[in-house]
Formats: sequence, structure tokens, C-alpha cells
Amino acid sequence: MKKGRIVRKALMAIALACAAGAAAAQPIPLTNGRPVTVNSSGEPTLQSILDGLFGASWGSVLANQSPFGLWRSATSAATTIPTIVAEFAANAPINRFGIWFGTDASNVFTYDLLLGPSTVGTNAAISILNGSMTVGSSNIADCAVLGGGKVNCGSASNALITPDRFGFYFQTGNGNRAFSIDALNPGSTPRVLSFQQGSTTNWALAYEDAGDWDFNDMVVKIESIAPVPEASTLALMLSGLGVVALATRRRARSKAA
Ligand SMILES: [Ca+2]
Ligand SMILES: [Ca+2]
Repeated sequence: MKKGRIVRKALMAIALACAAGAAAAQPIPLTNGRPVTVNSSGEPTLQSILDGLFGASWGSVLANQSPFGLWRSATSAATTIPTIVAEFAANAPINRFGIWFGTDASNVFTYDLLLGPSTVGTNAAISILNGSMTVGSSNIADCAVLGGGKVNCGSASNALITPDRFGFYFQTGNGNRAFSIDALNPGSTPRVLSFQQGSTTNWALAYEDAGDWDFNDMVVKIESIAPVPEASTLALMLSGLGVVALATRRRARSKAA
């Protein structure tokens, strides 16, 4: 074989390897395995917090843990409102809450919503469009740095932003993000539990920031969201998972090509 041809072949092999690397997308799973154990820590229990939020007969923190970790805007105005309802953690002054977009674990867009100084009652109002979002608060003073900088008011543009599919995360300090889809967390550890108030568009997310698993370290109520995928289509999707996986692989392959 001629030298030039060998070099060309080697270059081609490298190019193919790179393309394969780029195509090695890590599709984010749609749901979580639930339930997981919720411990008592001597602080108000997650059960008592959710009883206070949803009413005493809403359900149980074990039996009613939702497998969902992705949602869509449920209003035409595409406005989602997260409000802190409880924080029982030494980390409360630094714990944050945010929203994320994306379908590939290697390409996720994140935006902090409620910052460390936020306290019980602090809310953010998020308007989500395709490609952009704006964040404010019903208490506009919470936006100002002088007011404590509780809400990360502002706007963002990114191709991944869509009202049709997003998740949420909690964060302690500068790292340690815990996502609403377990697979995005180190060791796929469940650190965010989700609960739906009946069949309404009201949800609660409960965060475990350390290791006592009381899941009351920050609890946020979120209004005007609906789960993705819809519960009725989840079973259908699961039964067709093989077909979906095949189609995804095909798409990834044609994209790489
Ligand atoms: Ca805890
Ligand atoms: Ca706690």
C-alpha cells in the first residue's frame, strides 16, 4: 500500500472514531424508579410538609412518589411558578433551585431560579418560549441584589429552551447539583422526589442535600406544569421502547453521517 493511501486511511479511521464519539449521545431517561425510602430526622417530616401544602388526605410520601422528573408548561401563557414551602437544612442559606433543558446528558442548559438567600414564600415566575425564557417574581424586591438577591431575575436564550420539556434541579454550594432525573446525578442517586397534588397542575419537589434522606432540605411547590410524558402514554411508550430506541439509534447514526 502506498504511503499516501495509508495516511488517508488512518485519517479516515480517526474521522470515523470522532464521528462515533460525537454520536455517543447519552439520551436522558424520561422517568425515575420510585419509591425510595424517606427517613425521619427529628425535623418536620416531608409527610407533614406535604400534608400542610396539599391537604391532609392528599396521599403518602412513599406510595405517592411520582416517577416523573420532566414536565411541560400547562398554561397557554407558558408561565411556571416555583415557590419555596420549606427548608430544613444547615445548607439552607446556600441551597438553590433551578430549571434545566435538554435531551442529551452531555448537553444540558441550566438556569438558577431561587438563590441561596431565598426563604419560605420566595417565588419565581418563569415565562418559557421556544429558545428563550424570562424570570421575575411576584415580589419584585426579591429580584434586587439590595433586597437579598433571592430570585435570579433576568432572561436567557438557548436553543434547548422549550416550554414542552424541562426538568428542575437543586444545588448546594457551587457544585453538587441534584437533578429531577436520577440518571443525571453522580451514581444515579435519587435526590429529588416529585409529588403531584391529585390530578392538578400543582407539584412539589423535595430535595435531599446530604445523606440523612429526610428529603426536607428544600421543598418547592411548582404551579402550572404537567408531566412529560403524559401518564396515559407512558405505558404505550414503555411497550414501544424497543422501537423508540431503534429509531433514536437510527437518528443518531444519520445525524453523525
Ligand atoms: Ca437531609
Ligand atoms: Ca433536613
